[in-house]
Amino acid sequence: MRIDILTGFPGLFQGPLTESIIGRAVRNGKVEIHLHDLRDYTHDRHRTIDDTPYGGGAGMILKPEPIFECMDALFAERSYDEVILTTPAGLRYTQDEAKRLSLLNAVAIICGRYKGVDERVREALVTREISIGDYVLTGGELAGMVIIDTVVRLLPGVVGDGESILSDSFMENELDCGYYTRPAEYRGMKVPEVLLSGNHAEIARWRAAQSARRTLERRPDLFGERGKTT
Ligand code: 6GU
Repeated sequence: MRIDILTGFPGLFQGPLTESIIGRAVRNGKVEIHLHDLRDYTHDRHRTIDDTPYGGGAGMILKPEPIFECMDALFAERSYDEVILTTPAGLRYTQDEAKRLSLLNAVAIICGRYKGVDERVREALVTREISIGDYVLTGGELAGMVIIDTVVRLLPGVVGDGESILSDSFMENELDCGYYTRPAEYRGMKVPEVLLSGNHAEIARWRAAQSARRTLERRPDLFGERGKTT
């Protein structure tokens, strides 16, 4: 899979794309991630990527030209399955969408910033607008990183123990159960006996019950989503 990121702040991606599991996936060639600095597609001395909105009002709007010119250069090399714009006005991001994106060949992510992006970018380039939740970020870069993280870890061979992905929260529209590791007793708190029993059928049943109880307590809305998985 190939991911192209269009941003005015490429430096923000340094940590997330080089560290830990995603960093390893990039180094091992499981995913190809290319950062594009929108300022490289400006023509003025100040490398301006934003401007004030027509009609007035507070905030700055990302200019269309750098985004269009960057996408021109990318489209000249290949086609894209999705051109995503990160925006709080987008569709709410879910694990199902992460699964769908993880099956694609080439995805471009335009990171929204400031008050927004010139509407013509949406009209002519963007195929999908994504929000990562009902709160406001200063920019779409963090949302882009969330999308990349969630998608890349689903690619074959990225997460070491393949099974640990399957039991993730939300993969079956149910929250994951709690886990314990050594020591078996710590500050008087004991690991539930069943987990030490070695009885794997019993353990699986206990975990399923824990998951169901946790989901009912914390996210009863998820039960309404059951059976809707893709
Ligand atoms: Cl994608 N962008 C911004 N600026 N804020 C957000 C968001 C995106 N998703 C949730 N809040």
